[in-house]
Amino acid sequence: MPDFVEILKNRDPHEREFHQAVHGVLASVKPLLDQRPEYGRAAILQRMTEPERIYTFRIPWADARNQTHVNRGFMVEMNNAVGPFKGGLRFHPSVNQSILKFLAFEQVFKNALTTMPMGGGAGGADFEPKGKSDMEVMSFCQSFMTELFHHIGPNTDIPGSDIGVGAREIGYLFGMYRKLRNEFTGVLTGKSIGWGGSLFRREAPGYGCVYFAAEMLAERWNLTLEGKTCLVSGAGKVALATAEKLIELGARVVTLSDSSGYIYDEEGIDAQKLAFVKRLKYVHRERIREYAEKYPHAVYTPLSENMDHHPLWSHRADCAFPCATQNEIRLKDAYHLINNNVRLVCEGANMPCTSDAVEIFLDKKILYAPGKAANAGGVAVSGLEMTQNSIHLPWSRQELDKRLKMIMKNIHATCLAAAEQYGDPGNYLLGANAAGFLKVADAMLDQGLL
Ligand code: NDP
Ligand code: 2IT
Repeated sequence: MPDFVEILKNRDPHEREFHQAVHGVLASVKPLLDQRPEYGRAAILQRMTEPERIYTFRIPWADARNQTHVNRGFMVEMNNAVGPFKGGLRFHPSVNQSILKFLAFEQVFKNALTTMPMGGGAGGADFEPKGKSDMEVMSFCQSFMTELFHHIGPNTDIPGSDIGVGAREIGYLFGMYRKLRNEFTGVLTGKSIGWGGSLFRREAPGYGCVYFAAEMLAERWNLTLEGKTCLVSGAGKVALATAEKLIELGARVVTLSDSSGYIYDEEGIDAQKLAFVKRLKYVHRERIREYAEKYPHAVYTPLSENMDHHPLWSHRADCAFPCATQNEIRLKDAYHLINNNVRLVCEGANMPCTSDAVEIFLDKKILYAPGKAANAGGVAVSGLEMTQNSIHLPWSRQELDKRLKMIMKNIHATCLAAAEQYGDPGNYLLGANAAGFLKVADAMLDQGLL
């Protein structure tokens, strides 16, 4: 059989990110496909890589000067064998079908690992929320929902947040859905607390990511995060919550970034400095360079497009938490990390490491956690939000935190057990892919040819 990814490449040559995500799973599930010929006969792999359906649509909206703009919206419904489609909405100028297919594909495995009844999907638009007023963002969100509402529902497809989509956007989207459908249901996650949201949904992927890292260190090397120097990239929802939990556990966080540049604070970012960044980002929607204005001992380094590496990953540290976006750690960065003593890479973002960078981490046998396992706390708390909405009961912060910790601990154990079973103990990538694949593949077999 010709290389499976080659077939996908020939079919959709422009979908680079999607091919990368499929490639990342394929090596892990090959032994499984060899052992279980019924998967081959039922074309499970072909069916898992062909979305159930994709919608693309026009989103016209008007800016503050009454100028009309047109963006492109997408909804990728990848697989609903274990539950309704569930995944994030991303608003970013780089959004295209390839990026959303990669996110939806990863989401299928991630959601399976949570053990909650959620299939995988992803949606979004090539819209840039940065620099827009609240009114402009509302105009865009309302227009987006006038199409999206045809396709989503609390038992069909339940979008949540991702890059560029937070409580503000979810609020405008939910309001329009409620108006159009005349019903109040848990159709979106990431809602505000006062009207159906879950406490600490915003913090969940970051907190969960740190719980996963702590679990890896404790179980494998009998160590803790206390005193560890950590590199964190990004300055959004996932990055700031990751930094917050790391600081709480006594780690020394020395970096944060956005797409324009990064800051390095050798003294460590403490709770007070982080509170400043949270205000900067969530209230004023400002850039990370402001950190170095406020704390002049910190160094701000701007980034340029043509760099072949990201200097944030060249600092000496123990752990790295890429929490911004895909492919932010490339081959050269992976070598810099290894040569600078980093022994744990835990992915808060989705697919932040290129395939060749991942190879280095596996080869060097450092603790490497793929996003589909490490950042699953976000969608898991979305799943808890759905449960709360359907039973019409709120849960306390302590209750949710307890559940999140348990879910991350279970995902960690599942990955380790599957890695061992399929012949490479300690390989979390193999474990996550194999365990996620098995659950979805068996559900597809049970339900017949669809
Ligand atoms: P946010 O929009 O809150 O923050 C994104 C951060 O990453 C910003 O600092 C942003 O900088 C930076 N960034 C975004 N795109 C790029 C880019 N192309 N190049 C460089 N920097 C970039 O997003 P989230 O924190 O929600 O998401 C971050 C990552 O975590 C994504 O990979 C997402 O898929 C993943 N994730 C998110 C979950 C969630 O629930 N939100 C759950 C699990 C994973 P700037 O402001 O300059 O754009
Ligand atoms: O990548 C992810 O898991 C998310 N962006 C969260 C999706 C969700 O539906 O909460």
